[in-house]
Amino acid sequence: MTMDLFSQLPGEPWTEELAPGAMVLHHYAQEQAPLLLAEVTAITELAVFRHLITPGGYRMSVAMSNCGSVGWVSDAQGYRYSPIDPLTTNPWPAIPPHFMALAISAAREAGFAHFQPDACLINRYEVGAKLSLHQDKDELDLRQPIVSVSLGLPAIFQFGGLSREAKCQRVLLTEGDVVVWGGPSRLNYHGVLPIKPGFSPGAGAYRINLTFRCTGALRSYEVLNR
Ligand code: MD3
Ligand code: FE
Repeated sequence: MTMDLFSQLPGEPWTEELAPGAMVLHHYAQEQAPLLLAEVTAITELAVFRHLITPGGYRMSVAMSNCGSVGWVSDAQGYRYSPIDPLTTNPWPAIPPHFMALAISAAREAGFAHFQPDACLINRYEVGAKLSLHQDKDELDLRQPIVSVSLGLPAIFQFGGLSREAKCQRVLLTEGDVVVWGGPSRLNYHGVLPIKPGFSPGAGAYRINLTFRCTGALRSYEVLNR
């Protein structure tokens, strides 16, 4: 038998409940990783990765892009969801049908039957990049979960509680792991520890994370501009 040093057998899928409403679907998207990464490449040719400047004036170590009817942006006015990419003044690329199908089926698997994301943030971590502890609370319908998909290099994810001071669990997220964060965990603090050096066959020296959200932001944007 010829052994291929670079082929990885898909891992057995298994689920882990971190807290009520927070479900890790380990290896759920592993076989789709090459296709998902190719779609990220196509999206980020239209909407390039950029390092947002925090409202406090710091350059984020994570680079970001978006697809969907709105995307996460920041400027002197602060953070918000916007239907326009400020770098091109074009709308964000659409969420690919394959991304939608994955996010909807993962949400369903975790007990959320009516998930219809309107935004997908794409985070790119280089070695050493991190995401400080924060909450995601700018989405209008907090009954809807956030679905995250990890690709490329592994990360140690920090999952805390409803206050910044609550003790954090550490969870290793590897390529193809999908996490559904909803219900009582929807507003929990979370972050990502600095990415360790490594090499991923599909993503090289990067970790890519997709987060699917139901922001409801396009509707409120249209109402404001009527
Ligand atoms: C837990 N991204 O983009 S995804 C973010 O790996 C973000 O890039 C991280 O946090 C990343 O905002 C983590 C996991 C995640 C997303 C939303 C959550 C975990 C969450 C909302 C509530 C609780
Ligand atoms: Fe977050």
